[in-house]
Amino acid sequence: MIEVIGAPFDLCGMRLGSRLGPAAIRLAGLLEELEKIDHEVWDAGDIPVELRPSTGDGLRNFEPLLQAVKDLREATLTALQREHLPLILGGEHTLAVASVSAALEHYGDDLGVLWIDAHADINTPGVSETGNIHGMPIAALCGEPSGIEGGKDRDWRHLLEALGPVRLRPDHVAWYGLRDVDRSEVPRLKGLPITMHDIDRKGIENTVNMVVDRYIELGIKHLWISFDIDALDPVLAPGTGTAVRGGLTFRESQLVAEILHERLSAPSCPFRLVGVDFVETNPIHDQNNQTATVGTEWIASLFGKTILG
Ligand SMILES: [Mn+2]
Repeated sequence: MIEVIGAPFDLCGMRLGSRLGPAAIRLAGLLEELEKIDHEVWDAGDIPVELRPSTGDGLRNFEPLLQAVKDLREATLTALQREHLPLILGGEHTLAVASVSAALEHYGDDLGVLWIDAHADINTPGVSETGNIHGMPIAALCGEPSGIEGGKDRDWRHLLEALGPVRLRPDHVAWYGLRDVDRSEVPRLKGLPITMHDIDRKGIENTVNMVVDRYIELGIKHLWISFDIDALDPVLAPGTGTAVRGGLTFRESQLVAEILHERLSAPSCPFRLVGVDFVETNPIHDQNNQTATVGTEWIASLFGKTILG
């Protein structure tokens, strides 16, 4: 059973608007698409979010974020306890700290994370150029120190506390589609970073296989896929907060999803998919809901849709 959970929170990114993402994705027909390929789907609705900005000397809009993180973490844990596969609709990528930390608590640290994104999202408050927490979720999940003193450090510690005791192992992260990485992030890419350059040189099939083979080598048992729509090229998916040109084309991204499905559903695959984030869809910057629609098609392929059925 796929359990859809909306998380319409957008106060810690570059631009407002991804709070409308869950509604746009539902209107694009995500649930119907998954049902068409014989999945049981249950819509758990949206978590309640407080969209009033907060002030203070700490991380920007930290109070409403912390509440949203606690609520989404709880909702994700509940879904996992029901043996459902949570599919989180964002909202901004910050919220992956909630969903992935719930999976870490439920399954332990043999969890792998596939971060499909133009950005590495492994900044810390001490080095972030923008101060936006949506560029820091992997650092938080790995339990990195803030690298700064004062109010921002206090808030960071509160965030890490809210994520529970199990940390993501840095070598268990694979990134796919990177093309806008801060210099300060590079030494922290301890897992497998696949950039657009790698994809251009080696191709989609080889690079996706590299990711899956690495998880097999590491002996992980569970996989979480965190899909930021900005991995796709902005020509195809303009409705997002931090668009970067040179992303995956429609056909490339479809092939990524199809190969992932093939590899993950093979009886010999030693790990299984346990949850998915689908984040950073921002209808305010979109045209005709095309970004949510193309994202929906991607998710459907990840869950087994093929051209010939
Ligand atoms: Mn991201």
